[in-house]
Amino acid sequence: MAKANSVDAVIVGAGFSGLYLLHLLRGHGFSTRLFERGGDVGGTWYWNRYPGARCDVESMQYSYSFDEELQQDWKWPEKYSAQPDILRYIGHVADKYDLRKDITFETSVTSAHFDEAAQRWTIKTDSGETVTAQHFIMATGCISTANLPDIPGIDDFKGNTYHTGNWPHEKVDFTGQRVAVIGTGSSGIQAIPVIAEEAAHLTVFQRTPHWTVPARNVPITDEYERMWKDNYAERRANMRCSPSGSLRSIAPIDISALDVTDEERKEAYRERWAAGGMTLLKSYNDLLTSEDANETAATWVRRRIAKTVTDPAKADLLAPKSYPIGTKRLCLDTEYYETYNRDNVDLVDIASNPIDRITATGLETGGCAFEFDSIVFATGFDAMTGTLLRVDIRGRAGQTLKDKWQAGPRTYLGLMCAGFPNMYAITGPGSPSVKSNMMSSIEQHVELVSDTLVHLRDNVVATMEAEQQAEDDWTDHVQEVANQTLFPKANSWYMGANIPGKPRLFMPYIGGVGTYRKICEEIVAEGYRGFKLDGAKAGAAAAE
Ligand code: N01
Repeated sequence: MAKANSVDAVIVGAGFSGLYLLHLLRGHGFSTRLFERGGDVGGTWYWNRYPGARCDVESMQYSYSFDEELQQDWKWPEKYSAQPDILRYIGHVADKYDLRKDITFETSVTSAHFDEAAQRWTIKTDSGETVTAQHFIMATGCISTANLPDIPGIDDFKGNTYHTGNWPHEKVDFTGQRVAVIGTGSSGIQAIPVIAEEAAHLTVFQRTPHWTVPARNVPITDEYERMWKDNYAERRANMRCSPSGSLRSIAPIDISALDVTDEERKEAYRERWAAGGMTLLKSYNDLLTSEDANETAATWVRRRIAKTVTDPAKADLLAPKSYPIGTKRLCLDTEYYETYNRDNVDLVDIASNPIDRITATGLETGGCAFEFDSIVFATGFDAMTGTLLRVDIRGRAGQTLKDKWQAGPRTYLGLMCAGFPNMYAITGPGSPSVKSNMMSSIEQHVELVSDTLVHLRDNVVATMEAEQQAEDDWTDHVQEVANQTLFPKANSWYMGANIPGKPRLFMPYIGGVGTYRKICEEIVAEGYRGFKLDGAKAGAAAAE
């Protein structure tokens, strides 16, 4: 059956946010179209199929909470589930709520223009379809546009090339191959130990060492599962008002790292290192605000690296020294440092000698030529804004989002922009998003948007839009909060620093998930303070 070309809402993206949004909006009786670039549901978990890909948030927390039956029925195999298991879960969700029938797959939205006369969006796709909608919702994720670096000769290589964020669906077999991995962020750190097991030889090209701590992933025991499932209501409620949208296995210590003895500090770091996961950064309350406090954790981790990696030159290269621990996304690994003790793994520093060129048979750096069968780019993403700006989005008076965000993203609550009525970015720049358990932030934003659409419909409001002043104030507030921390000290993708020419500013809101939720609730309770709601009177009069 042909799908409608005039609907209440167009959603872009069938990852965790788009799927939940489709489910809610449909339940409220809105007509919807959802366009998805991939061949199936899954979003980031559809594309990131590289060896070793798994989530670094515990699965009992990195899952939907909106349906008690769903969260009770689903069984996660491991504490930090692997990509295939997460994709299986998303597929199960799509089946359970019969979502696929309203999704148009393998179709990218190319443009969305706001028609001021009609007060509707006109949305075009790469398959030639045009759809109009009152509401236009980008549920396109924060790290969904892969970044392939502009290295001379990149198209000359005759072997196989891969990007971790756009991995083939079939198994890639590196057996017997000479493999290069470029990039040592979360993706590289997960892929390197697995590729090293399979390849004849692996050479890792590192520009900046990332801080990483052991995940200590284990199969989920019945007891652990029961502990979560018997207490889900209370735990999810606590997650929603927590700073990071997740609960830690070891409680944070609410004092300064500088107010305890050396021995107490070492014991705290030892305990968290042994337990695994992100808890190390929560050992003390000032690790991300005081350089001296941060350095105590950094020094301790550097010593762990030196103890683990047997070659002192490699250990030294792997130890980050140029930015505070935690200010680039902390990575979780499985046997990452141990991998460098293998005979078939080399590490090449490309900070001092950047890659000169990629050749037909490999690459050249610092006067040395390397030959490979395969090159893996683990070089990250044009994060947070890349996917939004790839679509030709135009608001009032034809203003493009690209122009509006020339100096960096400007939003109210990371959700809406002045001049772009009825356009919403789920977990957009300026919201907690990537600085939180994404599932908590996704559910909060999706529910906020869904409730808002119901409110607008009930009150016969044609358009809702951020006020300029509210947007300016929020954009400043996001920077003010970031500037009270050490985060701006790293050249991170949070700052846009990984993409040449991208404006530098801290993109996520780090005031905390619970704080942000409260702010949103207050704004709604005050009649959507900071938003302009138009057409209510006319609509209400017409309704009477
Ligand atoms: O990307 P990254 P990622 N020449 O940007 C290097 C999430 N994620 O895909 O640091 C040479 O972190 C770059 O070097 P430098 C998570 O939020 C989650 O690994 O810029 N090197 C860096 O080493 C994560 O933070 C999970 O100097 C170049 C690497 O490539 C985010 O996704 C798993 C280069 C890129 O690291 C992104 O992670 C995976 C160049 N021109 C990802 N350009 C989990 O849940 C870049 N690099 C576990």
